[in-house]
Amino acid sequence: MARKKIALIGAGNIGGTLAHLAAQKELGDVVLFDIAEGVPQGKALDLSQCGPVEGFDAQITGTNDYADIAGADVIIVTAGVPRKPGMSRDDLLGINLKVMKSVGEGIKTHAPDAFVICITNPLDAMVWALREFSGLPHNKVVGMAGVLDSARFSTFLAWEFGVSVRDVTSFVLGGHGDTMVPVVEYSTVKGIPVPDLIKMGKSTQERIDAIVKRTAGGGGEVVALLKTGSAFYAPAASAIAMAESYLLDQKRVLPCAAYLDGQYGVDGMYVGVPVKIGADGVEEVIEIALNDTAKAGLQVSIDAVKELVAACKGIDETLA
Ligand code: PYR
Repeated sequence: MARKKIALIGAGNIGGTLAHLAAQKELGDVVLFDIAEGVPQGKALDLSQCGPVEGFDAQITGTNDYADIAGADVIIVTAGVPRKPGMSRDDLLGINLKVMKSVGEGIKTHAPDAFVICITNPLDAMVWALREFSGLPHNKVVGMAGVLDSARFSTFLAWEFGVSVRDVTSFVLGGHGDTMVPVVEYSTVKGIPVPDLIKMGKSTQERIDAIVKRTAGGGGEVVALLKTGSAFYAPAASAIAMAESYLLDQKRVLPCAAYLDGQYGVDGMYVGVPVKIGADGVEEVIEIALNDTAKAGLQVSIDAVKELVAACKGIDETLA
């Protein structure tokens, strides 16, 4: 059986980390695309030379030609500009929308059967625009954010309770922005909900509220520390988990920016919700019952995404 093919659009920090993780896990051969001449080729050569040390046979090639993504099973899109300290993800909308247009057209022409994972910010609007520009089915285009935001939430909860991250499950819904909704009621340590752990005296409401706030600002915290760009290790690991679930038909339930067609009261937009990812792409959007606070938070987040989508339509008339 031939190896799977994974195309990575964008050879920056996330793209390079994605290539390394995909090769280490032997998910398939990797094509690293970027418009900057030499960068994807240089990173591909460097990464290929990890193979003998780390023991992987995956072929990694760099290219500036969209034709080389032909036949890709999975495409992960990181192309575009990351934010700098003081910027919000939304400040990137105009510039990254243009990038999504050329990426979407490249995918439409060369790899229309791929499962596409978008990471470019502002995520919920960019994944929507990428789907529009590529014309792929909605279940084959998804945004990476909830896995990352939940990973941040789980990390902080594990630190708070002094337990292994493996025993923490957490959920973050909504858009990948300041309005995201970490859902405390669905977050557990080995099945024990966080509100019960508070009652057991393991933490306090104030400390959990602070963790919720830190999670929502989790990307900005890294940007402020790095000063030159945004997070890349955890975003790449999160997208690889999604790609793996598709390629291996794992049917994992993961929070992702998925196209909603009436679910959660949303029509025609991408918002972060729990979905099942398997060989058919996004196989199911899972609607969970939310309390009034989470519902109100999610509505604020949905309204914020709606504004970004409207802004995209205002910039590019082919989207209107
Ligand atoms: C984040 O670190 O949250 C990004 O969106 C890359």
